[in-house]
Amino acid sequence: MYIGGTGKPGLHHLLWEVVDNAVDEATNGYASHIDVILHKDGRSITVTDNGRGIPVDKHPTKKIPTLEVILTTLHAGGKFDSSNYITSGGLHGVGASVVNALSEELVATVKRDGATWEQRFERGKPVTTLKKISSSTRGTGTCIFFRPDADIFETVDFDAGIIAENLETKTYLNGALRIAFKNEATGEKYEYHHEGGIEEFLAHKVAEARIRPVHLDPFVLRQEAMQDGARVEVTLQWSESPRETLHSYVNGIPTPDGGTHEQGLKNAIRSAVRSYMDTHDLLPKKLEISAEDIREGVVGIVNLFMVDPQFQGQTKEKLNNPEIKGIVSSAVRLELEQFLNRHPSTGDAIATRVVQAAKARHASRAAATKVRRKTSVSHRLNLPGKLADCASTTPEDSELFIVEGDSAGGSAKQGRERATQAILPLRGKVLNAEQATLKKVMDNKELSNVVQALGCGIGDQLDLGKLRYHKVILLMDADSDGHHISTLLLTFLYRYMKPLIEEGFVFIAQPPLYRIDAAKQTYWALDDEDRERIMAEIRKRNKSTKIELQRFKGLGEMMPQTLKDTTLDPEKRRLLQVTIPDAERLITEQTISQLMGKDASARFEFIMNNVDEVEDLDV
Ligand code: 1YM
Repeated sequence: MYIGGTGKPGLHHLLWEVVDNAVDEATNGYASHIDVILHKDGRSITVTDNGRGIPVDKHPTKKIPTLEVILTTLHAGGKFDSSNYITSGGLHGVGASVVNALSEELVATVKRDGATWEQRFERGKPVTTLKKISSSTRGTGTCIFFRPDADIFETVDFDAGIIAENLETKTYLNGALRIAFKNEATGEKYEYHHEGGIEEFLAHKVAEARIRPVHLDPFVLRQEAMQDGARVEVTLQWSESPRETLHSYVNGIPTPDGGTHEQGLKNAIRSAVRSYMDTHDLLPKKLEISAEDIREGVVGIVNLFMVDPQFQGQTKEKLNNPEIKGIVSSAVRLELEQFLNRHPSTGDAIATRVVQAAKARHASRAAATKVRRKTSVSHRLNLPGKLADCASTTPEDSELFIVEGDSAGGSAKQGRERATQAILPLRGKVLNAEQATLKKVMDNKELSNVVQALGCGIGDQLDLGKLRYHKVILLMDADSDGHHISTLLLTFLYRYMKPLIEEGFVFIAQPPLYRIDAAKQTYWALDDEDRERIMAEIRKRNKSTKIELQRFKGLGEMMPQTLKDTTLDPEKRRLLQVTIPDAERLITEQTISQLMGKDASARFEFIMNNVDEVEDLDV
């Protein structure tokens, strides 16, 4: 409930809670350095800061040390007993007791007033009292060691890559902060410090995603002393990317679901750019421009600091304070419009980009509407000619096989279960959707056939309620061409029909590569390894058995009955479901843009970095 589950994201959330308390201390000007160590076991972590140290004196009402109260009482964070201890931001501290309760072991060490104090806990309960372990201590600070509870979490192995990325982001959002990270398992050490703050962060994001900006200097705003003591940092740059990428934070903590600060920013962008275009007569007549057109290609960061943020959901993914929308919007709107007026070449470049987005949207909308499948009553009216549809009209029972090539399509049509299995053969070239606009995508016959068959629309018009098949199965040859087509189709689905993947409707079929006949028995092997395993088993049973081996050149060579027995029949086949685990969303996005994007050097880099993992290269 407090950390958003017991999976990998929940596990890492424990660390963010501890780190955020240390970062808070830095944001408030009391700490400058944070040390994070991932220990050799990969399952325990120490976080140290050089701030004031969590208070160790007796708590005024509870009569036990404040440190113990903080680590054992839910909600005993910055807000408890505001007269005594409140972080000047009043931001955090609530998480420490949650981390403690969910850890097999936690040790808190505090340096304060010339002494060092220590207290140990197991599963949230103190196993020692707070003890003074030295009285000649220099400096101040807090150190928390914790080992998450293996009985609670599905996995307790931390991911060094996720940790490194999150820590580095903290240093972009707090320019003065230094964070050192050591991975004891590998001996790797990193030092993060980004004086350039969010400007440097934006440049990093743009470079990392290999996005081409349409103007040089980004818009940067640091607005102090807004209403209610809030302050905000914003930076924006428009690019050629067909997407809008906003990264929003509250007090340096990511809000991946946005919220009122992000809405305020979006409103400001819309009114400032529209007003600039109006004033300078840059709006073409008869072209309707939407807020989405104005934000297309924008890469932006917004970091809001405020005293009492209210979040929706326990894991603080979305900011909920209604007053913030107007505060952020009016702070940004005026400044952004002034920026555009002072930098007319930038303003004009952005205006051109907006017009381009609006024109492309009108063109794609027309194209997307053309291929939308008709409603269920007339659903057979607008189907691609090559589709062999199934009899059932119940999506839950229906499956669509997207098959490479007409000859394999023919075998599949004969081997399928007519009632529930539909076959769509692909013949022509599948377009790389990563490098194309929606209009281009819809002009590609193969992809528009897929969209038409699925019936649920595409892009912002996608409606899963209209999806005709609840299993969409890619069936390709088990060779490099087959893999290539699968990759292109997955890229398309990821970019234009992502909810299909997110809801678990997309699968990959696994046709066998070998048929093995021995002692009147038939076996199917998926790959070389599978083949070796099966043949070894046969020989173990009887050394002299005659073994016949057949390698399929492609699905087209397979008899319809064979295809049915090995790949189509729900009772016998093995399908791979395509998923994007939460913890891998970012890496998935990066991999697709590097591997499938326009920039050939990014692809080269990806291949060189991953060459060790490739067993079977076909060039
Ligand atoms: C490695 C984790 O928790 N540092 C930390 C936490 C606190 C303070 C300093 C602190 C805050 C205040 C006064 C204050 C916390 N204090 C509280 C509480 N690092 C880490 N460093 N003195 C010290 O807010 O006034 C909660 S967290 F509740 F005491 F205020």
